[in-house]
Amino acid sequence: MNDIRGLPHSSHWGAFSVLLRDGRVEVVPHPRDPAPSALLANIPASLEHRARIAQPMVRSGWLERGPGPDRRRGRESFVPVSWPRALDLVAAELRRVYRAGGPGTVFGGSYGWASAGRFHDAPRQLHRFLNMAGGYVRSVNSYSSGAATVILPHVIGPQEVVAGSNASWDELVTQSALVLAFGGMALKNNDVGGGGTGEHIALARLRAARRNGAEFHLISPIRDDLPGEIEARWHPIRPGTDVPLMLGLAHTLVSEARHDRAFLERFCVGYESFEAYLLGHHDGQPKDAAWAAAICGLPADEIVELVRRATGRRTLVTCSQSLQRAEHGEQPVWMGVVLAALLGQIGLPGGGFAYALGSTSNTGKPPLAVPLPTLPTGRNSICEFIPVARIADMLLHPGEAFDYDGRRLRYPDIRLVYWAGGNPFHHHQDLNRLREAFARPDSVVVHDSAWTASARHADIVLPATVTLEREDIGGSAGDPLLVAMHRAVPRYAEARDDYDTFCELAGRLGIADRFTEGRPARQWLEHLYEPTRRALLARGAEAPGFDQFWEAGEVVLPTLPWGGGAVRAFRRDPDRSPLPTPSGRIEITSRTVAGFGYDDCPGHPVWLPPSDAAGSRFPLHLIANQPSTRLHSQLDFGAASLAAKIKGREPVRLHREDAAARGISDGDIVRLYNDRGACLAAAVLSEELRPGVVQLSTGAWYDPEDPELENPMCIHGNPNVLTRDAGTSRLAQGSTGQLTAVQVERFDGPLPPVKAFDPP
Ligand code: PGD
Repeated sequence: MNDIRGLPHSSHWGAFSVLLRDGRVEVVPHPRDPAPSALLANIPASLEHRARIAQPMVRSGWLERGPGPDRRRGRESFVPVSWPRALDLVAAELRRVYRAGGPGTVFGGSYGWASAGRFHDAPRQLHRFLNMAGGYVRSVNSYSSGAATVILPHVIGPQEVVAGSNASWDELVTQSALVLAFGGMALKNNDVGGGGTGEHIALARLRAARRNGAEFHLISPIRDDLPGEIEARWHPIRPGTDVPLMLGLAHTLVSEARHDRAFLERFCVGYESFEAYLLGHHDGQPKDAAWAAAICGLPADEIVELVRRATGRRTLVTCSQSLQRAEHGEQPVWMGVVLAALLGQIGLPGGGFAYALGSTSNTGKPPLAVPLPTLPTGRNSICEFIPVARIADMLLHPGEAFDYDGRRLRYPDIRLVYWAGGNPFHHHQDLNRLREAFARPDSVVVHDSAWTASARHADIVLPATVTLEREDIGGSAGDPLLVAMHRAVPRYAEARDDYDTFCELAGRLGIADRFTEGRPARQWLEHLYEPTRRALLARGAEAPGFDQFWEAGEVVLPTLPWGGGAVRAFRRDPDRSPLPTPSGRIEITSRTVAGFGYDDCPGHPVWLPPSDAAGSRFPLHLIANQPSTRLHSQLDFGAASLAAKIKGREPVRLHREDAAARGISDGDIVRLYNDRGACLAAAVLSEELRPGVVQLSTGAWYDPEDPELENPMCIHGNPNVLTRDAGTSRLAQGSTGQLTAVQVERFDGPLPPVKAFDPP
């Protein structure tokens, strides 16, 4: 057969079409995309890899002994069962748990990126189902941006006002003269835009800005956090010390009287108490460049020179998401705003402060003028929640009180954990602790297409389709391309769409009519598309009917003219357009936050040394950042991801000096360890890192050497066996997965085979 058809489709890392050539799937990037992502190469493996889950499976011990806390979870074998049997078991367990303890004992937070597609988004499907089944304990915020989401509303407004709506790529090109990029704007992160992306524009815009004379300063321990060709000046800072550097810059601004006093007076509140801290009035320690230099590892004169270059021209301070994914992660974001306030350019085109510009593909593009198709999830009958990264604390400490954003809350006693579209054994920190936590509930249900570590730690595993096996609509709030995602191949083995699984469960629970509203999947797509079509019509834009849209494969949605959002309006007239903060101004000191009385997040930005920094026992800083070869843990068995592995292990970058001091050569297998755990990885020697720093990206599938052990070594290279499971602070309780301290040694023992991709 020579069957060549181009079928439109989409993924979080780009739109593409699928060619079926002699029964093989080829993925061709969308012609509109100037810089398609290499991650597209991972997609073909998603179809028939041995890691796919072929049929419903139940853990043998759960079948034999019934629901209950069980340390055998993740250690025992699975038994295949028929779909009707699996669905009966899930429905019966849901009924039992709801009857015994009510919705407050069901955890359906189910955090995760799942796949592109506005209808089949697995967490949304689950939330809709659980809302109708009785309700569930949810999670709030994200692993991406846990600290910033909570601190920003106290300081300048909800995250959106400084992430995407106030600073655009186009204004960066035409207006910015100098960019202080804290954490950089790594192209690998720009590969990904949640929900899809039609055009990867970051590289072209960075090049154009450079051509226009913009000067870039990269503040990061890793040189490739900005592309080499834009000739950024690299300031290889010690990890986790951006706040002292920012304070040193601020102190220099103030002591050289370069700060914008008029701006501080007109647009900000609480400068005085911050200034007293900055100048050391209470603790006797001015936070000057020399003080900062000793902590952040950059020379004091470099800090002073940077201030002089950044004043008197249009300067943009950007702060990547990675900076706040660390202990006290609220501080760099808050201090970034304060530094930009001292420079006086917040609200001016191409100047001021931007959060997460360059952290994802779609931040900084113009907003859509019409709504996207969106599946309604209904209402939850209860309001209990946890900050998302407190999952292990919740399972381990039911009933215990914890702080969150000024509130005192209690962890619920969860009996049933239900996950669809996420991989907690990828995304959570301290995986040995998470294993303990997963032993606590009575039952764990997971839907996934592949045998992730989370599926292996479940009791009932239901096989899900991948996007190429179903129809959907691909779209993202930051990108105008709406894609008719055509089905390209039949479903794998017994895999089902999550929607079909929930329809069957809804039938067993007597809520089928409410859940399905009588629509099969295709009718849902038509139904969800309709508000978008009507809005297009109302604007006088081209408004294809559903069939036309489906046939054409896409529609390019209109965007709104760039307006700079709430921050620009505030800059124009702070009295008529106050910021959505308690004072209506930028809060350099926040009375609200001060009133919470948190010593780990006081009333203005401060330097709080981390408890988990590199030291004598574990002398190296581990940066566990986003990978460049896959999205999170997705398709770790795909071609692009596998191509970077060495002897099957995840690569870890080390500075040549650190490697030499340990007798490590390029390609050697090394063991990274600290008090929490250990993993193997393959050494890649590099001078693109600050000495003392090692970088092991997240996403290699957790592969315990001997799952029977309490604290097994991961033989594949998952850094989350090493990271610390503690909130950023009592304010936000965000994830701190980005940084930890480790030691590294050459591993000369027999190399155990990687089994992460073999079915259990
Ligand atoms: P993914 O690998 O994207 O990771 O954590 P997240 O859980 O989102 O997991 C998605 C899962 O959904 C995959 O297992 C995939 O197979 C499954 N899936 C995809 N499509 C479908 C579907 O249609 N149906 C079903 N049922 N399943 C599907 C990401 C998280 O990790 C994030 S967002 C960040 S920013 C964090 N980053 C870090 C970090 O920087 N450092 C550390 N140490 N740790 C991190 N973890 C966090």
